[in-house]
Amino acid sequence: MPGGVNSPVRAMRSIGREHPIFAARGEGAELVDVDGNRYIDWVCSWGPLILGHAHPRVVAAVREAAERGTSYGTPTGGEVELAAEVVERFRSVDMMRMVNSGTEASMSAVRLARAATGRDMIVKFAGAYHGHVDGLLAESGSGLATQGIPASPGVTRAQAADTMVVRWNDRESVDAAVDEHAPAAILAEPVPANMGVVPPDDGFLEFLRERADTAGAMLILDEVISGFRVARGGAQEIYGVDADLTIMGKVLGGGLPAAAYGGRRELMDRVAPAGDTYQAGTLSGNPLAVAAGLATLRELEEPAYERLDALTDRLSAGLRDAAGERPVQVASVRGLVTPFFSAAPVKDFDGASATDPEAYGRFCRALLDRGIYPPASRFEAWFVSLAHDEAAIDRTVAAAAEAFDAAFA
Ligand code: KE4
Repeated sequence: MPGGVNSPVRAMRSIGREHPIFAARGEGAELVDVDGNRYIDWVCSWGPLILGHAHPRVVAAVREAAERGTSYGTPTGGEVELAAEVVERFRSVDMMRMVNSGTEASMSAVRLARAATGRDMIVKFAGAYHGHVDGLLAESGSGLATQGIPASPGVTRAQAADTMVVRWNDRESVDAAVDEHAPAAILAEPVPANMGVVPPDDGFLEFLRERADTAGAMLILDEVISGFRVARGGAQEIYGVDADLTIMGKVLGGGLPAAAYGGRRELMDRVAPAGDTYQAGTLSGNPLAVAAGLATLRELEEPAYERLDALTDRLSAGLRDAAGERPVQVASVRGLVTPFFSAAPVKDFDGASATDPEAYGRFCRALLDRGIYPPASRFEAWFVSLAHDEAAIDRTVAAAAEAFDAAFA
């Protein structure tokens, strides 16, 4: 397997570790590797495991579904139930189409926006990551930023030509791009978490909504990470901004491959076979993934979000205390935390890119030596789950105090 992994962010070379962790099992907030080492897991499969590893009701739901069959290639009742759960949570979503990954969902949402507007140009933000869609890899976050890859060989000039990259939290940058090219869509993570966690400045999402409206463009919000995590109805519930199209994933599949895109009925009715915009998938709406997703969403009612708030606040406050006077900024929104090795607050990808990779590497290696598993990239978020508890957080903070010493030694 290239690099020994099936996805680049799992490699640990960027934090100075030759080999990645090979997992043997997960138990709640803990990951156990093939050598029997136990870690408090702050990656949680990069977001899907908001309930932690092997939640009994998720495992039971998958087992029960599997005993009836693993795939049918027909619609199932579960897909209707899952769509109803999503529609009930996202005010802007009347209908959705399931796919197997966030990448597929992003690719399909962009195709639909282009079909609906008759335009080609997509405006995206430097540092945002929407999956490895050819035209969206320009200046992406997540694994590309971690590996220092500006775009990617193999993406043609023609594919890249229809993407304009602008700066997050920078209204002038957006205005210039939208004035120059009336785009099909403005595409954003409403709470970016692929350049580390960089929340929108006050009013910025409302500004994007207005600019899309005045330009006759779609606003596509990629809630693959924020959806069902920062709030029951994702970032759109927190900021009160409705997307034209919403991209979802991760938590939606509860740890199995499932993602979706959705929006208003008149828009989604453009998707084949109801409409002329083609998109398809053999395993879309797979019954095991749907079972895991339904079991997960049904655990995520308001008390769960209050608990997630308390856990997130405890972790971020603890990391700030552990960092003390050292140049560290801890950014957080419910369910997501990033310690930036920076003297100044991080407001965009330039700020995230200016953080100290060596210090972050020393910090991560010291945490791993103490049984704490952080994301092996300064451009990722720490994912808080409902399986984490005060003891796990306090152990993490104690280890971080020593790890900050190591980072700045
Ligand atoms: P997938 O194709 O990996 O399922 O989803 C792509 C995607 C789309 N949108 C957002 C906001 C995302 O964060 C992602 C994927 N996230 C990364 C971690 N930041 C996935 C980890 C990986 O690449 O292995």
